[in-house]
Amino acid sequence: MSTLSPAVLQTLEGQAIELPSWAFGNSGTRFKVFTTPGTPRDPYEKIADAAEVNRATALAPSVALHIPWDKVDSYDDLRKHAEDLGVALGTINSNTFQDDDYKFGALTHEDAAIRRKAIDHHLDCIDIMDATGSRDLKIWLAEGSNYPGQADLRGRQDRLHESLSTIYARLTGEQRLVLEYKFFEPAFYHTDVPDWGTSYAQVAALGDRAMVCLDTGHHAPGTNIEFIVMQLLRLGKLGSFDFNSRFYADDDLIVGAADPFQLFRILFEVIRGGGLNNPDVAFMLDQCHNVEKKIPGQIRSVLNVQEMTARALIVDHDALRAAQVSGDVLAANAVLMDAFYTDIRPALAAWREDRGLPADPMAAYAASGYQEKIETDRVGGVQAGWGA
Ligand code: AOS
Ligand code: ZN
Ligand code: ZN
Repeated sequence: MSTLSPAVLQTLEGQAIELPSWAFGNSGTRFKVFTTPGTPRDPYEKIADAAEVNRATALAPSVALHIPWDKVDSYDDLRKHAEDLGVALGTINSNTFQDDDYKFGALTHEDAAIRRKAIDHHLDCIDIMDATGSRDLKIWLAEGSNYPGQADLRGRQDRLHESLSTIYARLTGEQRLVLEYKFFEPAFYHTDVPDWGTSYAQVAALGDRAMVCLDTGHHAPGTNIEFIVMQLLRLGKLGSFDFNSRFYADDDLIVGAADPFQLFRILFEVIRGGGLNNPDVAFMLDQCHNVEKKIPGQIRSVLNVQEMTARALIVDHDALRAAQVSGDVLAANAVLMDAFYTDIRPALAAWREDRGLPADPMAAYAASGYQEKIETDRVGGVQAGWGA
């Protein structure tokens, strides 16, 4: 059995992964949304479910909210509810993709009145951040066009800058704006923030408290995502991750499920670049559980991140560096692969037990009775995206 050094365990103890409230709601494809028994009926129940993930793993101390899906009468009350359950309210996600007015854009729209409406939505989100104590406003824009000639690409970048500047100016104190990029969908010809370069250019023009959000599912197949991670860390502009995994497009599957080696390589660059347990870099999940149970889906996800972090932490950096400097290609590659193939799961299980946590959080949750209870108590759970 592989053991993990005290230094590695101490680093792992500091790991925190933020859960998305929408992961607990029903979700699906445009073909069908299957309902899952026990699905939360309101944001309070989503937070209660997220707290179960944290209870089983001690890895998920905060929950991201999505506005308007998680609108409530009192955010002070929601915050207190979260704190009572041992979690905090985290990133606030805006939504400019479900309103008819935004058919041809929101922050980039040709019509100043529609841009104003979209800006005001973001200002409302910042008001909510004031009440929830959230640091980050995360902006993902569904804006783009479907046909060449449809839109003035250049004018839209200029308007985007103008709109983002107005939103950025409203941030106070430690609050930040993180801008997510995505190469396609829902638009299929051009997207206004399609890649890390565009996100970087836009946030760099705003200031120090504007950062890039990297969603692992938002790249063309074959993209070297860990290179982008390295570069953004090097530039001091990696604000957050939306972790998930994919086989085809933006599948939003469990992180580490499709390509554990890619997750390992990403985490290796995070560590190499000083991004681990660095408050400037938020680790979030952006996932949907269409056919599996949602709470175990989230437990499995945070465990996958922890496991790959542990493997990346045991890379022998001195040996790697020596091999790199001497040009020993195969030795360098072997150092990385040795760490990746080391099964640290038994060591992680033993370490959890030492800390009073379940050795097997998946089994502990299954035995806890929580799932049966919510399936009995909750009737008519909501769909992510349409919930109260
Ligand atoms: C969309 O593809 C993005 O990944 C966003 O992060 C989005 O806001 C999130 O999935 C919630 O809908
Ligand atoms: Zn995302
Ligand atoms: Zn996405």
